[in-house]
Amino acid sequence: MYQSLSDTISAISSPRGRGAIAIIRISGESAIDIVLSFVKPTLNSLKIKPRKSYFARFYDDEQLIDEVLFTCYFAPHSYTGENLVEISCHGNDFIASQILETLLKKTRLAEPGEFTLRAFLNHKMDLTRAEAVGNLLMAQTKKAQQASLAQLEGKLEKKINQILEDILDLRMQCELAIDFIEDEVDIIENNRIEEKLNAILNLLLKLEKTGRDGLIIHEGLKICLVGEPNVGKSSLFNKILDMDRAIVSDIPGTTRDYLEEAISLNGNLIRFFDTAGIRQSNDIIEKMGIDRSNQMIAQADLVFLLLDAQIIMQTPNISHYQAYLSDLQDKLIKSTSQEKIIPIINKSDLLSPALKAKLIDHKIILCSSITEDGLDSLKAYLLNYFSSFAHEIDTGLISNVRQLSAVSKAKEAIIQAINTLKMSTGIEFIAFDIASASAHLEEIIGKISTDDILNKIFENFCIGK
Ligand SMILES: Nc1nc2c(ncn2[C@@H]2O[C@H](COP(=O)(O)OP(=O)(O)OP(=O)(O)O)[C@@H](O)[C@H]2O)c(=O)[nH]1
Ligand SMILES: [Mg+2]
Repeated sequence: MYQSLSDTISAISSPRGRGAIAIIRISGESAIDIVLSFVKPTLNSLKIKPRKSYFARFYDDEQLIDEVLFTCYFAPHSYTGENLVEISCHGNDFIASQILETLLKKTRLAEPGEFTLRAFLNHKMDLTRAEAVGNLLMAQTKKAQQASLAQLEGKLEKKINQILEDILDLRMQCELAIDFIEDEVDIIENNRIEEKLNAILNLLLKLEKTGRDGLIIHEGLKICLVGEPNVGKSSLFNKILDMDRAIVSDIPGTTRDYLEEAISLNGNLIRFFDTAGIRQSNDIIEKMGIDRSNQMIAQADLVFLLLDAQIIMQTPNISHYQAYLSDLQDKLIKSTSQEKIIPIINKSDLLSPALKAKLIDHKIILCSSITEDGLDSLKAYLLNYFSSFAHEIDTGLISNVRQLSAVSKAKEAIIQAINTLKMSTGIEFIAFDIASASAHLEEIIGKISTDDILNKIFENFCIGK
């Protein structure tokens, strides 16, 4: 994907639109000389001081384009580890683009994320920190920001490196045992190996568990509103968002395509999905909508299963309610695990006071989009859900699927090593499993990386970062 990494590159690094200033970045061996060739007064590159701003006029041939400030950073003391210049011009796309076009006469346009890729390749940061830059740019809540900053500080990298050290230590002892198996050298005993493997496994399990929290903090908690047609999914969706987003009507099958909107609940990002009511249908479009509901259910972190209070009124007691609920779950929801499903009785305004009291006694969540009854307890439920992992944020969480799947693979390799040990097939096989765990962890921080991994990470960045 990337063209030559020895080229000098340039890009507009500030967002499009009008503002006080715009920033253009140039990185590469000739960055400073190239910028100096376009500005007046003429400055001698040998006299330029690092990290000091210079005022200048930027010209394309004889044509004045803008008055600018520029700052030079010398390799390796820059973001990319190369010579780097930042030009601040007036915050107008039209002007910034002309400066960029002029620079492109002697430089090449940077690919998305190429400045950060170069920082990684020049050992300015490991892959987790590079990804933290991406997360920070995307952060929409305080928690995502905090988690990204902790990762940028290198907390995840440190955790991974500590586990890698433990693995390396064990690997060396195993190798020693293989080499001196016939001799009278003090070699590590099997139960000591097992102890160490279990300790490493525990660290990996802990790390894997932070992955769930990390993904939710960065990508948001995905909640799907699901139920039969007309139970009030779209009405509740609108109420939670506090806007008329979805069409509501008393005709069953109103919602076809799913809708998605995000809210921040006390700094926690939640992404709500309103879906098509699930039922047997012969309507082609409705069926396509129902297929999408099922896809969304499979991807959701939580499924709010809405029930209509009018139907609950016909279930004379709690055991009937429970039977009805379990039938409904079997019928509607096939693609998620039981613990993700939260049943909610909607239209609680239609319940008789006696039944309502009974349901509340059984801790069943009730709500009404008309009276707004129960919305506070729904929010309290969600805040409680978030509180279970809030304290982990500053400690360096796993923050994306790539990292999570590498940790899971490392964990599997250690489990495999423990099994191999139990089968007593020989230490050399354990050493093989341990080496594989190590390789998976090295992938996370980028000690081992392929073009494919790097492409996937940096293609999501914007140009100029
Ligand atoms: N009494 C009462 N009526 C409600 C409540 N919520 C929704 N309704 C009514 O129920 C009907 C269906 O509401 P929707 O929100 O469109 O239901 P839905 O589940 O999205 O339906 P589909 O999109 O067809 O699957 C509308 O007439 C709403 O006004 C509620 O809390 N109380
Ligand atoms: Mg609807």
